[in-house]
Amino acid sequence: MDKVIFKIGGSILDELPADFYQTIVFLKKSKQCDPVIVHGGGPAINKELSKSQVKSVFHDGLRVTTKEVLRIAEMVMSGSINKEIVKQVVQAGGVGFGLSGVDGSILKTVPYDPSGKLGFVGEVEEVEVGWLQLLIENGAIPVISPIGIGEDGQHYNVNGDVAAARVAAALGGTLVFISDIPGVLETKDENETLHSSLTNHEITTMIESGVIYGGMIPKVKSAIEALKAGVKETAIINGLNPTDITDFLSGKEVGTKITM
Ligand code: X2W
Repeated sequence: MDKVIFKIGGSILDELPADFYQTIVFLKKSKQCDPVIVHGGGPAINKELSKSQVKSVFHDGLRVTTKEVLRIAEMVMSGSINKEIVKQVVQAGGVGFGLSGVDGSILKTVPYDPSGKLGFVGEVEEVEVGWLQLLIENGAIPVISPIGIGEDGQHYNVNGDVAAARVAAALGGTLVFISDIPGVLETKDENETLHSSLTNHEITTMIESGVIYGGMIPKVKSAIEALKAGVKETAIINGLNPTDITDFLSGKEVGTKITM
């Protein structure tokens, strides 16, 4: 069965309705696909860092991760957020199996920046798909927190989009970025139209001309990165309207499909 990797960013987590999780569980139970969830947690990490008065800075979209930042990022993502998503999956009637990339060394990771400037930011070198397949075959929906592990046991903070792309590429699945808007929209003569599919080249032009702007830029860039990382198909879909997910998977024109 097709595997569909749903990336849920930290900024949308609190907004997702119960319907979203019911849809994911329905897809699994009706054997339409095997869903896998990979989540982030940027805003919740920020909140916890400021509570603990730990400063953190970003470098090219990656959080410079000291030992203390790593401790808090892991606590927030592999603890609170991961278990909250598992709870939602269970409440929707499914088997949510929460784990981080550390467990079973699922995300085999090396330092992203060997010079050490980014601290414990990790680059995923290999995804141990065997454990994920075992969970999937046994009826579970894996819920993965993006903390990876090195050969020496050191933990690393991995960007959520990157972790999702690596997992999707390794499982040979479709990667769906869950958004709070219907996809990539363009306003022309005061009418908003949805782009049902876009190529890498079209996206570059649309960023340059300002059609794609603000918060959509990191989403489309992550989609392109995912394709470069070997994901066959990627899309941006509205998680606030979960029928968009089922419609998309049945081939209807919803969301924005992004191809090379
Ligand atoms: C991210 C991990 C969380 C993340 C961070 O520390 O914020 C790095 O930047 P979203 O919500 O998906 O953005 N890690 C290395 O990616 O969360």
